[in-house]
Amino acid sequence: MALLSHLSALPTLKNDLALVETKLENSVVAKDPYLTEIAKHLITAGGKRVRPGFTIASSAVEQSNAVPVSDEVLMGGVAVELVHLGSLYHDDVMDEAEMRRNVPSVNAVWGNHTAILAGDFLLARASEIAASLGTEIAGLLARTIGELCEGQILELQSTYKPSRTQESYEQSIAGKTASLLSTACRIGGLTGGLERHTVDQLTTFGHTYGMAFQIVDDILDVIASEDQLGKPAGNDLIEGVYTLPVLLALESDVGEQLQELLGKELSTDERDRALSLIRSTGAVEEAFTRAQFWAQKAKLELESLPSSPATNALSAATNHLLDRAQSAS
Ligand code: GRG
Repeated sequence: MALLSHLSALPTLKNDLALVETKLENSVVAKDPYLTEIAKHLITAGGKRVRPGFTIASSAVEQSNAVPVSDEVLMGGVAVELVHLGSLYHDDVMDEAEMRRNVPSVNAVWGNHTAILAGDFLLARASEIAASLGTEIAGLLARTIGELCEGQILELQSTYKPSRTQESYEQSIAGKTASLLSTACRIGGLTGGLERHTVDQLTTFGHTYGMAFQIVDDILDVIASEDQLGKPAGNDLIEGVYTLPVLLALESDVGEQLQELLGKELSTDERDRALSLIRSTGAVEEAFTRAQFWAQKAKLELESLPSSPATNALSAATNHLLDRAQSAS
């Protein structure tokens, strides 16, 4: 929970997230205990719970004192986390990932077919909860699921393509990552009964934070150690996903050398050569500047909201994001 432990600005958040935890587990109980076990697998494995944390904090930006949030807000957070979980189940099938959240992935334990169906089941439960919160939230979550798919498809289309453009990269991360963070905040604003203008500001905050969040994640894949990541570094390179630091390095002095290595599956040696080429350029710093650009936009959006424990918590989360990337470099 490293990210949210920084949200001490909002003292009620810890208890609200504990309630989300119980509701999450209850929301995936199926008739068949076998399906329940699979659906709970990544819930009990942990995760930072950034998205429900943002739903809760967003709902409370106008509260001058930290107070526990309503059941609607908590269920909004549950729906968002369930979509996130469903996307992780499917993502791990696509990547043939062995581990997730420091435990064996669902596909590694139960196989691809079961992981796909269990992911569908999580999305179904998320949709049911969203419907109980009203048609606007149901429509919003459905649209967001579509955006996740669009972002992921765009990424797939540029797999192993060093010609991927930075615009295409940003369009992809807007769909696969920023859209759900944006929706997490929007649902917080809606279930918190906030004014339209504030709801829209929170939505923009979530989007801009999400852009910075994914760029930082992509930087860490290039610079962090295996220990820090909990998985081998350069995983994206191996999978042919060329992220912002890689695209920037391709434009540098070592661009041609890097280009010769990319475009195909890499051995561990080749991956290490590609990583050291990228690290030898200013590409990581440049990518970090882009993350800062998005984080700055996020903070700007918060500046016009009332100063409150929840607004301060969202601001602290944005600062923490950049600290994470800086301390790994
Ligand atoms: C079925 C909804 C659905 C989507 C299908 C597979 C897919 C399309 C999209 C994948 C999207 C994806 C996995 C994006 C990456 C998002 C991301 C940054 C994940 C890591 O989030 P953290 O760091 O993880 O918040 P924890 O484990 O802490 O929750």
